[in-house]
Amino acid sequence: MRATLTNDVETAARDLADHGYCLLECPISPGAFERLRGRLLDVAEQEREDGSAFLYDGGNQRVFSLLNKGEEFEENVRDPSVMRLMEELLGVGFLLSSTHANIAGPGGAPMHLHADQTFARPPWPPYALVANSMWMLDDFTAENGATRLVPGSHLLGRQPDYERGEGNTATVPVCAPAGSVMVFDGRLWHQTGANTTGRPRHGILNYYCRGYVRQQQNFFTGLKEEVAARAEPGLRRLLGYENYFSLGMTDGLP
Ligand SMILES: O=C(O)CCC(=O)C(=O)O
Repeated sequence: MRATLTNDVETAARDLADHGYCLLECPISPGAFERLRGRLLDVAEQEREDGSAFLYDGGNQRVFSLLNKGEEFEENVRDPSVMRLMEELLGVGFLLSSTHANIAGPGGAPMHLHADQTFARPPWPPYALVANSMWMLDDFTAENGATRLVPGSHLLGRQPDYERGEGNTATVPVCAPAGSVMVFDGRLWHQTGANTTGRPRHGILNYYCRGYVRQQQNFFTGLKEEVAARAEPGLRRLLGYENYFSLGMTDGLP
């Protein structure tokens, strides 16, 4: 019932269908990985120092709107291996929904068990409306707050029912070396683990949605003008600047 750490996208796609998640070996060069990690750690530290950091749950930190905070992130949201898997899950014309980092800090509490498509009222369709990717910037271990999940729960097609105690369903930690990427179905039950070590666990969550689902982040109002201006066609499409069939048009027919 566990996904295999692989560099084969076909194997990953099968794991996604069967278990609701898959694990890719680091798809970028060691240099690109170090630049990505270094930039995220710098931004996170700067936000703690200038008082703008979003701190929560007794030790955790979120760093939002990464596209405004470094060119490294512009490359990262359109990684080709992740794009292939997202297209598999969400179909052509899928969008970037948001990009942010979650840092599970020492002493940080676990997150409640949930599936990411919280915005969708039941009944859910028998496919994912959204999907997420977790770029592990440190080794993820059971002790340092690795994401925990319920393998196969995407097939239940609903949120955990807290009134029936499903918030306490047994979960497994997804442990993998730094650089690995976990892609997971928006219906999969998961949570951040508790970090009982003395060192933070850094992860970037690039979150995507079908072309007709509203994005979590409003890039048209929130993205810095210079980022939008330099975005190449692939990134512009992900941000929602292109129409999806007859949706998203500027002035009548495309
Ligand atoms: O940080 C993690 O391990 C998971 C975060 C998560 O579940 C979420 O942001 O919805």
